[in-house]
Amino acid sequence: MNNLTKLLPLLPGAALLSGCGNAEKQAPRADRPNVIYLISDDLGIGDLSCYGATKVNTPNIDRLAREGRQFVNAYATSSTSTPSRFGLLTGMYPWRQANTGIAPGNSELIIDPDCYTMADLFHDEGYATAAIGKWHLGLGPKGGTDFNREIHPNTQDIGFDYEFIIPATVDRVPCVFVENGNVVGLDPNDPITVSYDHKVGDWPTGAENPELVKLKPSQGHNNTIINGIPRIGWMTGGKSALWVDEDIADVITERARNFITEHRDEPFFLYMGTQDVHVPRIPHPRFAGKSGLGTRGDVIIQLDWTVGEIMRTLDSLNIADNTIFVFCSDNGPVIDDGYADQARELLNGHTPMKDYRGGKYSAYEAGTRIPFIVRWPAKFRGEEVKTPFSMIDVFSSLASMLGHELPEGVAPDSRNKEAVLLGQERNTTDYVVQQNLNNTLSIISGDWKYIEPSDKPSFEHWTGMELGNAPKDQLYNITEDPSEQNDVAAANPEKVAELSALLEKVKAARQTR
Ligand code: NG6
Ligand code: CA
Repeated sequence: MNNLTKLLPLLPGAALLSGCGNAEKQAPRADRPNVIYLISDDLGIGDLSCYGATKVNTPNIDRLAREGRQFVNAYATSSTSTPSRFGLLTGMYPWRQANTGIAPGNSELIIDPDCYTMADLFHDEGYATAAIGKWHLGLGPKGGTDFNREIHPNTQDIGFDYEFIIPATVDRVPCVFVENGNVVGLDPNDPITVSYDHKVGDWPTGAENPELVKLKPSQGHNNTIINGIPRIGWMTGGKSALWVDEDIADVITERARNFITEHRDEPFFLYMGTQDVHVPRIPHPRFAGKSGLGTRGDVIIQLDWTVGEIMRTLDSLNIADNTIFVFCSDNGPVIDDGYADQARELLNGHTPMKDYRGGKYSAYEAGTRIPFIVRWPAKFRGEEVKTPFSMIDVFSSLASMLGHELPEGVAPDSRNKEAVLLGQERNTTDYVVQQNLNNTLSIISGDWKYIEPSDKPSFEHWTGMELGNAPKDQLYNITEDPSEQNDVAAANPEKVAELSALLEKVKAARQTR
């Protein structure tokens, strides 16, 4: 932890240069399980047949769940992508650092290169490390990314040996892959220009040429049209580097399989982010129309295929047994997320949120409750895990599994829950903290969930979601009332006082682990 950081109080939203410390390098050690952390995008706990979905079939993820620990009370740290992933990789609550909200496609790298990340941990333990697929944590220096030269800092500056990434999300420009700091397939004579505040170049936009789009926006998403899809942000140039949306799942799955195959004889850590099932939902033709639920269902099937390909790769190399395979989502599900893809009309009774209230963006349960599966055949058999678990605790739990003691300041909010994650014994989780779109925090402890008062706007016009912001305390008994229908704050002042005090303690702490 740098000195300046030490002097600053850790307040929610406080602008810190870096809140997570650095650590001495450790000599590589042999004989370690491989770790694959596969994080899908906007997938709901109700989107998988192993979690009870009946309208969509996900046989590969179901197999992973059958063979692994299937968590039924797991939470992402945040209800949107950037902060959720920031929390996972740094072990620090994202609301402790400014600039961790949903990142534009030309954002600087929002993880300070001095910060000791989960990738650094594996790197220092002698693992080959890679980040493949959706990134959404920015790239390059303050002031934004120049896509026409080797971009630094990139993920290789925070512990990944290899990167092949979608810089932000698939609905944001630039629509190109970046491999080890360089845009893949870029013609230097056709440089890329990107802007998030004004039109650049003369490529058509959704606003000016709506007749040119193959997928209409329902909200926003009306800037530069790439492959017939209007995006967020404007770009021009880099024509030879543009991805083909239908092929993204194939491309990143192939890269992941290659990485695994190349490193079959040494321990590896693969952080893989799928673009599925985020908007725009564009299935490959072999999945299009296969779910009967429209493209949102089709990309769930595509995602299941991806997971199956990774599992088959491990099987064929005979390394599945000693590979920890984590599968999860970054935040809760959303049905209409800004494109008129008929997701709602074609639901056909499918319930991405199950019975939970809210969804992506929300402080209510469906905002952060996620599917979460951990398989490690060499160590444990399949079982359902009811103990609550937060993704923020993955970092310290895996460090503990490696016998790696984290120095003070590193992963400051990630607590060692190895016993819950990897099933050596049952223990209980004392509390879990989550954040909604505008940093309203909630805390779950035992049967109870407390949502702090918030005067923040609801943004319902573009999220289409209840964010859970209310000017007064909210309290729910999520064991008796998992759908959060009855706010029982008024009847339980002592519980409210207890949980709000606990939340304030977490907020004020420099380190909670
Ligand atoms: C919102 C976008 C939404 C999605 C989200 C980020 C609009 C109307 N909505 O601003 O489509 O991109 O940002 O999603 O533009 S996340 O899963 O990456 O956090
Ligand atoms: Ca997401």
